[in-house]
Amino acid sequence: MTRTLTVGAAQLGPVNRDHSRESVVTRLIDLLRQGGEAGCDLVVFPELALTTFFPRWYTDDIGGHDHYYETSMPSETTQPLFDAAAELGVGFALGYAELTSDGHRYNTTVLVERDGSVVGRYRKVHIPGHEDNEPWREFQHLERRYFEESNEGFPVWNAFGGVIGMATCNDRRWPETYREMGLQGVEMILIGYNTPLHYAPDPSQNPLQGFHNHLVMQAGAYQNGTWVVGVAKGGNEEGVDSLAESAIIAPSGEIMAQAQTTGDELVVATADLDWCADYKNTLFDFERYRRPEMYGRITSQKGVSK
Ligand code: CDT
Repeated sequence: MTRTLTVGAAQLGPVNRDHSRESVVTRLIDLLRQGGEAGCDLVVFPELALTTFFPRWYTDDIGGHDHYYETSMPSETTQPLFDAAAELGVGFALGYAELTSDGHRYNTTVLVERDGSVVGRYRKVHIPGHEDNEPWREFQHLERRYFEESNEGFPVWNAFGGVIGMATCNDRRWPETYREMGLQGVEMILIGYNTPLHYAPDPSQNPLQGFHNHLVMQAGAYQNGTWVVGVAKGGNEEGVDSLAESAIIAPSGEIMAQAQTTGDELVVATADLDWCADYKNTLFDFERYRRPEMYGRITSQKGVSK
């Protein structure tokens, strides 16, 4: 029997500084309910879904941003989302800022099963942007100030009848992200993102943001024979325009469904997980065709060495 998983990409429009967590959770539950009505098993929310994208602001004292972080998941405020998942029988993935009890800060996504139980947690590996205030920019991208790089790698989980992995925003631009999970047999990768349309270090890339977004996710899907679900927090948030264009991508690399708006919108597709094998057992039969002994630089070297 074919293994299918109906998945919803729950794109969010802007979350402003003065939006309460409660109001955001209400929006998430509404999207989850829409997912239930559409027959979804799993609904995927974006990166840092509970708050505005706060790394756009500098503060001398990092602790001044503590209110943007969650110290537990579920928390009191997010518990209603977990309860709704169990009530509806719809799982979810949710990106949020995590502050651990021993003071570590991660850009984290939690995966929750259809009964409301936590399957696992992924902490962002590739942290983009900068550490210090750069006043020449129109807005800051201080992820490297507010988050540590995770050293936990890219785990996958047996869940939702398949093999599920996660990545976060900038991770999607790096082929190693997908291959690490491809080598563990991943069948669906869930990716939330906040991508400003303006890239200050090289504005010539601005008009290509949409192209690059789909380019990397489609390539990652095809080259590893996996579904990829890319979910944006898009639109104009606190004066910064961000890419929307959430998409559900098949193991063929084709886009099966895509958002039409820049606001809250649920995009749904039924994913045939067995389709992955058509790629994993042919062109991308890793066991037969890969040459890891030829790829030593990939793990032994970081920057370019001539
Ligand atoms: N959130 C995140 O990772 N955003 C980056 C923006 C570009 S780097 C300043 C991204 O890769 O989309």
